[in-house]
Amino acid sequence: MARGIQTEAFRLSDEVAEALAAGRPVVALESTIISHGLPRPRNLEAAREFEAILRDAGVTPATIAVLDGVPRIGLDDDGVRRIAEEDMTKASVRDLPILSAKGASGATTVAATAYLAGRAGVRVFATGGLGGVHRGASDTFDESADLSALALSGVTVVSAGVKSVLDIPATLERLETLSVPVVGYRTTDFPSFWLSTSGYTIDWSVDDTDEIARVMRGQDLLGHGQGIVVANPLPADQQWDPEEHDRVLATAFAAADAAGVSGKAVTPFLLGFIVEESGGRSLEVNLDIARNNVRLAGGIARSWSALNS
Ligand code: PSU
Ligand code: MN
Repeated sequence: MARGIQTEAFRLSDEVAEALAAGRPVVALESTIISHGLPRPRNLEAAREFEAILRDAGVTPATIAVLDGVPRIGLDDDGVRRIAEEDMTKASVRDLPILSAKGASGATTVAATAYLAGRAGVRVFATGGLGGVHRGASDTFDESADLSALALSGVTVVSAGVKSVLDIPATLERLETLSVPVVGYRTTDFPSFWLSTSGYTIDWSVDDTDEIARVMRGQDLLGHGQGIVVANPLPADQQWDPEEHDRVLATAFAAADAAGVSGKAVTPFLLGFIVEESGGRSLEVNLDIARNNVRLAGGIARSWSALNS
């Protein structure tokens, strides 16, 4: 297992480097959800809260972002403030060398975060919802690089499935093609982010975090470099009201069409529109989802650390 690798390509915070070197639990957190996925000023509170949930559980948070051209694995207070308050670009894997050359900053998507975490030896990552195949992708070819990056990075990503704004069955098919294991946490119902189910089932459910750590070990022993998706639904009594969800999403698609949004702007546009249109209710559910995933990721990191010590 890579432990605390430091290269010229990225910089680990001291805290993360020490935790990795000692085999202590570490969880990666993405920054696009902070910069582009959540409105200000709640996003700064959220970024701090996600880190605090991990610290309270004895886990070192590694929020990942590119600051002034340098990919950072673990941010200090000022770094966390910057991803929440500065207008920085949404950075996928392909943007990393360009930001480096320009000395520019970027908030990393799931793709770029998973890629950097994997390179640095951080094996567990919490996000809200993974990107995937967009609706209409057979015409637009719009499939998030989150899927291909996961197939290249041996990182376990905890996610409430994929957002119902995406084509869920197509996303599950792509994950199968890319040989990325997908397990449900105590369920075989694949969640659809704001809703606890999607109507699509997956083959496998896992019972506890120790079992997930054993799946990770099995993957390593096989020399299989792919990441793992842990689908973690919100408890049904915390999900968004399905009727309101369906109504707001229909309006959001119509608005995106009318505004002619495409490419990497689609996800931030839809998320922002949905928060507005739902009077902030989607935001509260979004935050609950992320907290729930951060907690589970912390548990997985602890199990992984215990299994390897
Ligand atoms: N999930 C959220 N909020 C977000 C995103 C996902 O709950 O903001 C972001 C993630 O950073 C993800 C990105 O990697 O959206 C996917 O964008 P695209 O579809 O353009 O690849
Ligand atoms: Mn896209």
